[in-house]
Amino acid sequence: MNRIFSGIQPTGNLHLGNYLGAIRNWVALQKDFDCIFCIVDLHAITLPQEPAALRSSTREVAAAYIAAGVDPDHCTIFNQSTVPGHSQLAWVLGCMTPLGWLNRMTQFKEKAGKQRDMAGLGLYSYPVLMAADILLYKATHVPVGEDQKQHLELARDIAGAFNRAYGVEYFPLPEPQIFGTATRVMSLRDGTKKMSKSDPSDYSRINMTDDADTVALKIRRAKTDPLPLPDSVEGLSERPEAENLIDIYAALAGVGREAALAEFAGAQFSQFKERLADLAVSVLGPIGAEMKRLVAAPDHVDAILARGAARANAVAEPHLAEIYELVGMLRPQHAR
Ligand code: AQP
Repeated sequence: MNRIFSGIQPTGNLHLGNYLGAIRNWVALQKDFDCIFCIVDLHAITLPQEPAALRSSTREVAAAYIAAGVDPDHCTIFNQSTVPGHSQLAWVLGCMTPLGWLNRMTQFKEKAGKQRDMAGLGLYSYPVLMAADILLYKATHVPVGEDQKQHLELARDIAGAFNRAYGVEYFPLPEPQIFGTATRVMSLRDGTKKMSKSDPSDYSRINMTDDADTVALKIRRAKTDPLPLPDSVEGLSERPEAENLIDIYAALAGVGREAALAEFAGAQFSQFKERLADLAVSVLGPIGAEMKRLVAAPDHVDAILARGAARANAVAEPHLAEIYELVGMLRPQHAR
C-alpha cells in the first residue's frame, strides 16, 4: 500500500492555514493510504523553544489532528523524538548531502535572516532531517504546501544519491501531493504574506482554538480594499487581500473560487465578511472545542502518542537495520 508521511512543528498557534493546507487534506487521505502523521518536535528546536511550551504544544498538535478527524486507530500519530531512527538516518543522509544542495534552500535564507552566521546547524540541515522523516518509512507520497516543495525535491535527490551510492533501489522517490484549493492561506493583515504561527500579530491569523467572537472579530478587522467584490477571477488580480478571503471562503465551503465569486459578485466586504465569519465558526468551532477537551485530558493524548510511537518504531527499526547493513556498519548480530 502507498504510504504517506507528513508532520507539523509544535511551535504554538496552530492556525487556519495549518488546517486547510495540511490537516484537512490528511483526513481525506487516510482512507486510501497507510498514513504516518508526525509532530515534528526535533524540527521545532531548530529555533529556540521554551521547554514547557514545546511539551504543551506537542499535545496541542496531536489534539488538532485527532479533533479534525485523523483516526488514531487507523493512522500512526506520534512525536518525532520518540523514534530515534529520524536522527540516526538524518546523520547517514547528511553525510551524503553536498553543501551546494543545502545552500539553495530558500527557507533557510528566510528563517536565518540577516544574522546567517549565528543560525544553528540544525536550521541549516533541517531539510536533511525532513528527508530522513520521509525515507525512514519509505513513504511514497508526501502532501506538501507550496512552501515545502523545494525540501521535498531535495528529499528525492538525497534518496537518489543514496540508491546510486550503494547500487540499490532501496528508497522510493517520494511524490508530492498538492491539493487544489487554499494550499496557501495568507495573513489577514497582509495578503502577500503567508499566515504563520510565528507572526507577532495574533490578528494576522485565525487560530484553530479561537472562540466564535474572536474569529468574527479577526475577520471583521481583516485588511481589505475599498472596492466591492468582483464577479470574475480576473477581477481578483492585484487584490491580494480580496483573493485571500475569497480563497478561504471557497476552501471552507468546499467550492471553487468561481462559485464563491458568483455568490458575492458586487457585494461589499462587510456583508461578505459576516458570511465568512459564520462559515469559519461553523467549521472550526467543533474542532476547536474538541481540541480543548483533548488537551484537558493529557494522559489520553499521551497514550495515543505512545501507541503511535510503538507502531512507528516497528516500521523504522527494521528499515534502519537494513540501511546500516547497506552502509557497512558492524551490528551486534555480526559478532561471533
Ligand atoms: N499559511 C499556510 N497556508 C497553507 N498551509 C500552511 N501550512 C503552514 N502555513 C500554511 C502548512 O502546515 C504544515 C505544517 O507547517 P509547519 O508547522 O511544519 O511549518 P510552517 O510551514 O513553517 O508553518 P507556520 O505556521 O508558517 O509556522 P512558522 O511561523 O513557525 O514558520 C505544512 O504542511 C505547511 O505547508
